[in-house]
Amino acid sequence: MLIQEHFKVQPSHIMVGSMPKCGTTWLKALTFAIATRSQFDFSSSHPLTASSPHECLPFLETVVATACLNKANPIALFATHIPFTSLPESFLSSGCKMVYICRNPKDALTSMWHFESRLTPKGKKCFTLEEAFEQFSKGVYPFGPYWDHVLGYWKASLEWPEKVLFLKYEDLKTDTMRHVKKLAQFIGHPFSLEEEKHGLVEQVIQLCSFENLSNLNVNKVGKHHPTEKLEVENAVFFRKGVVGDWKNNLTAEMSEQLDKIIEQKLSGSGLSFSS
Ligand code: PAP
Repeated sequence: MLIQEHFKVQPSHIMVGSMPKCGTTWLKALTFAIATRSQFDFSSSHPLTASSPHECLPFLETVVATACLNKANPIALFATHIPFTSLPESFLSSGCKMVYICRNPKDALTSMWHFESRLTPKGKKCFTLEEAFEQFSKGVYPFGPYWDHVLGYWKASLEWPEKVLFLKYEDLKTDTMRHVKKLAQFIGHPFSLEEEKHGLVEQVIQLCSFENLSNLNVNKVGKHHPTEKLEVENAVFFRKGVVGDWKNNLTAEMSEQLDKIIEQKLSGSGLSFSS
């Protein structure tokens, strides 16, 4: 409500949308690196080597909260976990671009469970995986039921393909080069032939890779403050960064149950996930 009331989307805005744990950090880094490449070269002084991707490209949710308090200036790049149907009305009329990333729900759930466990203070009881699974299956997850969130953006990407680009974490992993070029083209910062010849695409990919980002000091021991009172360890956004880790966590029964739910929820939408 605060965002709907206080935030006017501008045509120049570029948004990164996602359900938590679906590749937000990675997509933030890539979008920031692509959109700002005329300002920063890919040296050791690039902002992504000194700050978390979450600082370089903050969440609209915290920007608005902070801006209301501090009267901060609007920014051009931001991210959101808000479901499509709850975006400010100005989103559709503004002509801005939204890149959405989704992920196999089993990996998202697994990642979220590890994330929550890591954030739970020592001595406090945290969710068991069974509890997390049960909640997820019932649609209880931050920012709403998983399938509603992805379907909202999926349908929007079909209806307004010039406004919403729908990406999958798994595709970005398998064919990073193709998807990074597609992302750059979509957000209005395409790579020129000259840039491609000079290896700019590879440099962006390398800078934003899990291996590079997770090994930077800032992401190993650094913290950032999305709002005045909130302190977050940057390392919590980096765990394994692979496809299919759910197989090491969920039981066969959990997997089967989720397959059934997902099949039923996504039925007829044309959206599917590789396992
Ligand atoms: P958020 O929504 O809370 O910002 P998000 O970045 O979407 O989190 O999800 C974190 C996941 O992305 C972690 O997955 P895992 O738990 O399965 O390992 C994290 O490791 C992964 N991740 C973070 N950065 C990258 C990256 N550069 N490349 C690939 N995966 C990444």
